[in-house]
Amino acid sequence: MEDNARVAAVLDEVADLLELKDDTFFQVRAYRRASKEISALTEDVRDLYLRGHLSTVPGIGKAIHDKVVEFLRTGELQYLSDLRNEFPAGLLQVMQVPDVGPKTAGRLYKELRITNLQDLRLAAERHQIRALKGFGDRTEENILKGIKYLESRQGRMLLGRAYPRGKALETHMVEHGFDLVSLGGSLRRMKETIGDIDILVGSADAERAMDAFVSYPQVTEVLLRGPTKTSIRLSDGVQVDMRVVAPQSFGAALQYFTGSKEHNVALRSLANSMGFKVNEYGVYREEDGARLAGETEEGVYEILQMQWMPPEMREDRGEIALARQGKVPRLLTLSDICGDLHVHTEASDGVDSIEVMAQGAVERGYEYLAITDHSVSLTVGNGLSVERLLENMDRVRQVGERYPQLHLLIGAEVEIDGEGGLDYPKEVLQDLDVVIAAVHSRFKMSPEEMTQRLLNAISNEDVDILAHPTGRIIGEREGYQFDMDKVMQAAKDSDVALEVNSFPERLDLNDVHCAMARERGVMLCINTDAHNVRQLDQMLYGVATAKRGWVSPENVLNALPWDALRKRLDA
Ligand code: DGT
Ligand code: CA
Ligand code: CA
Repeated sequence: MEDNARVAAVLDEVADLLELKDDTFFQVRAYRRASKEISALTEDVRDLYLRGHLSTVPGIGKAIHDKVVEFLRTGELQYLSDLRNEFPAGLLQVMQVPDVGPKTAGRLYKELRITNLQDLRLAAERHQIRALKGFGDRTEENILKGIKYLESRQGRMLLGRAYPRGKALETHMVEHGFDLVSLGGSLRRMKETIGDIDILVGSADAERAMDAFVSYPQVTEVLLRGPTKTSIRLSDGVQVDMRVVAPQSFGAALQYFTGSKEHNVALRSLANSMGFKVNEYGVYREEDGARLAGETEEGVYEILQMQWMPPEMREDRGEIALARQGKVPRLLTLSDICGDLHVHTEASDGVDSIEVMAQGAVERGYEYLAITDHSVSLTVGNGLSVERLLENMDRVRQVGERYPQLHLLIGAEVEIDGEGGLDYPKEVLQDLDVVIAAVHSRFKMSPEEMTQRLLNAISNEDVDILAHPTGRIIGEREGYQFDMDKVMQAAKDSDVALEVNSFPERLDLNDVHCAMARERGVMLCINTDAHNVRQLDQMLYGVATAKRGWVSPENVLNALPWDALRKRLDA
């Protein structure tokens, strides 16, 4: 489905540039809609095209159809190149600044001749932007913050983008006959963003491993090829480093190249104090150079008198002391997850039917699934009026009867208004099995107001889960500001679970917040927020984020078996 994301991105960029150009509203909207439809497809757009069904996709008129075909055939779109050439390249970056977007970028270009990020920063610092009609000092501050944010994210990709690529490469190496193969680096630690992908192979024949690696079909460039390390670039720009070591060093190399760097530094200093030397080839005794470990990762930790620990923990946040004391907790794993409590269907802004989502849950071995479409005031999400919600409840019950092995729950993702009130009346909320409260509006309140808003929502006795609590979108916007400590305390007191939203762009709560929740005994709930059935598979990213916060199954609402969950929801 990689093509879907690429085609959608191309159409979106066309829409941005048309908007920058001040083109007609209808044109812009047509490209945006087409982009949305294609990214929501459950089939591969290239397959659709090859089977002659591309024009059946809603929102794809003749003009856009031909452009998609051109892009699929040639990998390029002339129309987009022409549009790009109408503007200075730096302006495209200005558009990426959170809160700026194409419209504002267009005005800044026309009125202040701003053509790149440096110009934008200068103009904001010199207070030239607040002089424009409709802009204030708040806008200037936000722009400066936005530039900083953009810069801090530059060159890193989302876990959800890196992971499938890393796994595919791992499989490629296994198919070429290598059996000691593993991801390494930040990807093995499942960090929310990844600088580059690292892969490790244990083999006596490094040459053959390098040959297999560079033969991967998506390689466009070999950046470096040496006897132990080769770096490549994939067609979508992602960089991958592969290292090859002798099989007897595979464990030591895996430990070393998994990192993090900080974890390794701490480990090495511990080893030194014990009279050992650790490197990527093994653990050696200082006095006579004897090699004591290196074949397995467990062996490396064992010789240092430590438990092995999951890679997600290796950030030098106290895990080394814990492992020395034999106190590494039993962390949550994907197989502990008994169900998903936050998914959308075609009733609101999802793509698939209740039936398809239920089938997907059964296929993933879940005991339960909650259908939680948007509530009425989220008009951009096609939120359900009370009347439509009631109809949908009936539908969910009917589908539920056809799936006796699954507890199909009816819920809603309910908007929290500016004061912390909920979008449906109490009688309706009481009838729902699961109530998720969520903020999707008015992000820019003062921290005091936002905290109060969230506390009000949490204190509503019908609320079970607070969705994506900070509202951040990685690379696009920071979360809204509020007092996390107070919100966690309130969630604990009111038995409200805080969500770890598994969407790669969200991962909200993040790993550090997960650790805070664990320390405070606040329940978490790992949800996918799936808008189509394939997105149910994103659960692993949320689970990994919780693991990075050292979360155990007993801290997680949807790791409870059905009977225990039902009791909690009824309470
Ligand atoms: P990234 O790629 O920026 O998301 O982060 P990592 O952690 O994947 O870092 P990367 O790709 O530069 O290096 C992969 C691993 O190699 C890293 O996690 C630990 C190890 N490593 C790299 N540089 C050093 C170093 O200077 N000292 C030690 N002890 N280990 C290092
Ligand atoms: Ca890396
Ligand atoms: Ca690397």
